[in-house]
Amino acid sequence: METSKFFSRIENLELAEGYKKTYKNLDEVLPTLIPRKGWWLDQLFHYQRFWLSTFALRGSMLVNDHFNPRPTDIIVATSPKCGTTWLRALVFSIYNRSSFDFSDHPLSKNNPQELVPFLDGCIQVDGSTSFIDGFPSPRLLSTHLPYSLFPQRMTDDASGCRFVYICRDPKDVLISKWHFANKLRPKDLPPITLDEAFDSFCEGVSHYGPYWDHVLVYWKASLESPKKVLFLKYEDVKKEPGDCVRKVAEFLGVPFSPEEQNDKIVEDIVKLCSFENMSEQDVNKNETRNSKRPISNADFFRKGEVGDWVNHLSPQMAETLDQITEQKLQGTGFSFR
Ligand code: PAP
Repeated sequence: METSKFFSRIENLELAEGYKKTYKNLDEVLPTLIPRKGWWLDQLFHYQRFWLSTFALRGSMLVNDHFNPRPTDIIVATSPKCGTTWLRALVFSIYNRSSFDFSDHPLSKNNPQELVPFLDGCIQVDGSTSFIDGFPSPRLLSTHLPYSLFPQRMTDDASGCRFVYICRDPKDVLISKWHFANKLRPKDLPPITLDEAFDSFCEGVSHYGPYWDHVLVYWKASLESPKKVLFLKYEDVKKEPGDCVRKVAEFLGVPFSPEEQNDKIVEDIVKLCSFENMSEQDVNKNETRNSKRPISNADFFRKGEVGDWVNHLSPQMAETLDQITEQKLQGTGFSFR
């Protein structure tokens, strides 16, 4: 099992007592959790109703024990493969629209991950939260962690930090995750078959899964605290991107002025963040894999379509997934349609 060995890099660091306590706690908790095979190298552990890799588990514990939220923090939250890259780009360009010229925009030179960094990753860059504590406000951050795993000091209405969440039809999420997993899998392992991925996904065993539970914790939070959690669907953003851009701007407290509305800026943001434009930028086309990051920017741009599942899932598989979805969402007031 991945315990102390995985954390050896951290153990060698000079860390304050508080951090050492978190890592000790993690080392004690890990062997008590049910492990399952992940879709690529990592194992997944069942922790507070969700399946997390050791990386995610450690991120969650560090966030809980040490992250200092600021009232200006904006968190782009997603279950993997629901449009994280897209939403990061949208939030960044909406929030910073007055600072940049659209003909020479940071999104033309940077992958959105660099502009809206991954909270759960940044927080453990050097084993402590110092890296992220040094970011200037307002911090635009992203996460895959479920809402229920954040500390109350972030989820309380009084805390001020806000979450923008996007979800997607589970059938498309499965297909996108399956393709991505096979890119991440070491070349000496056979690819994960669609049947394996399907069974695992349906059982809820996938990174940050069960997928439906992830969606529902954010859905409920958005109903209870609409000023704190904005809930979007990938399919709606595809259909009416301009409406979504306006909605996000309003939610973030930076609504478009009448002059801006006339100024085509919403259209510019939609175009800048579109799959067609982003996937054509050199920074997103180049192979950027290295030993520290076994995935390249290009891997985050595959098709960017609604309904690609139809090219992969049998009608029986689609029906089974739809039935699970219906059962899981019953009585919640939420539907993917
Ligand atoms: P992550 O959670 O690992 O960061 P994420 O960006 O959420 O990945 O998901 C990638 C998916 O979003 C891919 O979907 P696909 O496999 O079905 O094609 C990717 O193509 C899609 N995507 C990336 N950028 C955009 C965009 N600008 N507009 C629409 N979809 C996008």
